[in-house]
Amino acid sequence: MPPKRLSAAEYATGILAGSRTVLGRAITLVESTLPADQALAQAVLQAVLPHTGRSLRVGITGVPGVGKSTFIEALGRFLVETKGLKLAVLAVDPSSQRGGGSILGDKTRMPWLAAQPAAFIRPSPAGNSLGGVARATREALLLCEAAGHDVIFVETVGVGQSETTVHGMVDFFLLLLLAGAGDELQGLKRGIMEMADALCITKADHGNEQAARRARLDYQSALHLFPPAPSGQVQPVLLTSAVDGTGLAQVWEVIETYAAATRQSGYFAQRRQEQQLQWLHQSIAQALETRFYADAAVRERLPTVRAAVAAGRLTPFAAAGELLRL
Ligand SMILES: Nc1nc2c(ncn2[C@@H]2O[C@H](COP(=O)(O)OP(=O)(O)OP(=O)(O)O)[C@@H](O)[C@H]2O)c(=O)[nH]1
Ligand SMILES: [Mg+2]
Repeated sequence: MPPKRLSAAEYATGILAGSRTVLGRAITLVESTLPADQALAQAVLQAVLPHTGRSLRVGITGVPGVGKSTFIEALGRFLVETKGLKLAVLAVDPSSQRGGGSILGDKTRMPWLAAQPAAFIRPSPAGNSLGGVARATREALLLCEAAGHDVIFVETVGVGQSETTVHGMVDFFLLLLLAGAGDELQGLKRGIMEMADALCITKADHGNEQAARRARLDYQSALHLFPPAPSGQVQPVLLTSAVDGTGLAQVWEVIETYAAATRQSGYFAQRRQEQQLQWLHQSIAQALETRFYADAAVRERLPTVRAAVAAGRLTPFAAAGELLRL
């Protein structure tokens, strides 16, 4: 029998009391595309809103297999064990059409955290649009904050657009890199390096240490060619091994120093404010698009207009104008 449907107030109370079950169910609610669920989800978010915003939001990106999950497991363990922090791990992977099985996948990559009451792990919502996945993750992040998590990690694969999306929802954005993986810059778009608040050469272990140090110098000089970061902070290049724990304390120190400095300068609050406004405009654009395509007149006329555009009888601009006037 499915669990009883909760009211918005019951969800909010459960989340604020730190119930993992209610938090998990609330995230399922924000991931749902059913209109009734969405209305309830918005009511829940509104109710917990005063209790959000207090965590440190950290994005972790890097090419597939670079070691993001293992890194989060190791850094997360350090934070739980030595700092006594409560953390949540979310993911943005728009390519994933994975169902419930993925929960197991992500949790087996973070076995220690998965067994901790102080850590909450949630895999990427499945979805075919990055916009939809991003919305669900942003809302899940707020729910996790309301549930009292001090640090939220958001893992995303560094290929395509998802890293820009995650950059738009975090306070600190960390790019993981490998040493000696052929091309020094690993085909990374310059934009990702510019967006990063720190770079981290990982897997600096098992004989790979020297290559890692060399890569660090290369990335340091590459960064010198870029304009200064808008945060006004230098972008450090760090070395870590998630396997033997090297460098994890330094990574955390860099993140904390960054947070303190940008809180002081006002950049921290400014970045969050800009993210909120960006989110507002994305929400408007998404809602308009949904309404546009749901419109009966548009649906009726669209196939004809598409055919005319495809055949070159009508310009896309004129066609869009015609449909919008409907
Ligand atoms: N030697 C060594 N191996 C590592 C380290 N970190 C991760 N690995 C290994 O690298 C492989 C990939 O690690 P993951 O953490 O799954 O990488 P990921 O970036 O999360 O991968 P995706 O989520 O698939 O993009 C695994 O076999 C890990 O055991 C490290 O610091 N040192
Ligand atoms: Mg991973």
